[in-house]
Amino acid sequence: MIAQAREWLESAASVAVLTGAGISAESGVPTFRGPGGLWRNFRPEDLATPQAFERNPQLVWEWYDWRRSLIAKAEPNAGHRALVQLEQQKRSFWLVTQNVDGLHDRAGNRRISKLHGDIWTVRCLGCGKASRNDQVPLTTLPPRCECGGMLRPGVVWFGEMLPQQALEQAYFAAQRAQVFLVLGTSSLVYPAAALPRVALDRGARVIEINLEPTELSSLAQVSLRGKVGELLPQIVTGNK
Ligand code: BJW
Ligand code: ZN
Repeated sequence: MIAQAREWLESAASVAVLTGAGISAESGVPTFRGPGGLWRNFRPEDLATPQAFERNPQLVWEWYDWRRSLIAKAEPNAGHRALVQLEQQKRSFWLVTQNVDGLHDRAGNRRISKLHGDIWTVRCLGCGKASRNDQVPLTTLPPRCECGGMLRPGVVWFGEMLPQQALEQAYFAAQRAQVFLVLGTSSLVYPAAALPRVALDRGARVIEINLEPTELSSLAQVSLRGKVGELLPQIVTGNK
């Protein structure tokens, strides 16, 4: 299976990748679902919604502030680095991530769409201005804009639209990919979870790496069980 995946990846001119929380797990960033998912006794559906923020912005911000502090201490791992190597090898390459942690940027990937936003950005509910914010921990919760308005995390919650450009780029990449890698995602959250199916419909070879079987596993041509940081470097070879 690994040999097959390596061969397909090596010979593909056009590669697209979808990553989820599992790729950052080996950097110490908690995933959402599953046994390793650190949730402080909340479900994502209860904290990652506009309704939750309206009800209790303080609580939601405490959760994001806590996650920002964990992510600030994390470093990209072997899985992130293998994707940088892949971007450098392939003329047609696109990385689509559901992660908000910024570890792909820090590793060095540049051709990237962030479907669910970026935890290091904030947006003002008053004037609408979006900006970067690296402060850890934040001094006041919820943080405020210069205009006095309340800031919210620059991420995409359940029931919210994904950033249009990122989504378009993602569909485009899925449609043109000869090989589509799906790494460390439970493949439960839409529309991200539809992308591998788009690629399959266009004849792509889909290779999944996950610790556990997912909804996608039976559809993918190759589904590898294990850690992204261990398996991905084995299928990304040093050859151009
Ligand atoms: C490892 C590993 C290791 C661990 N190596 N593997 C169609 C059908 C049904 C529902 C919908 C639909 N279309 C839209 C919806 C509604 C909804 C949705 O999908 N709901 C489902 C849950 C049913 N989607 C939306 O609302 C989206 N918006 C939208 O569609 O707008 C249009 C619309 C609006 C209104 C109605 C209808 C349509 C928005 C989704 C936003 C998701 N936001 C979050 C929070 C982001 C901010 C933040 O970080 O706080 O995004 S939720 C959370 O889940 C986060 C993640 O990006 C996302 C996906 O999770 P991911 O990455 O897969 O992580 P896990 O934890 O689930 O899985 C980790 C995996 O890694 C596991 O499988 C492990 O085994 C594995 N693993 N270590 C390899 N070392
Ligand atoms: Zn403002």
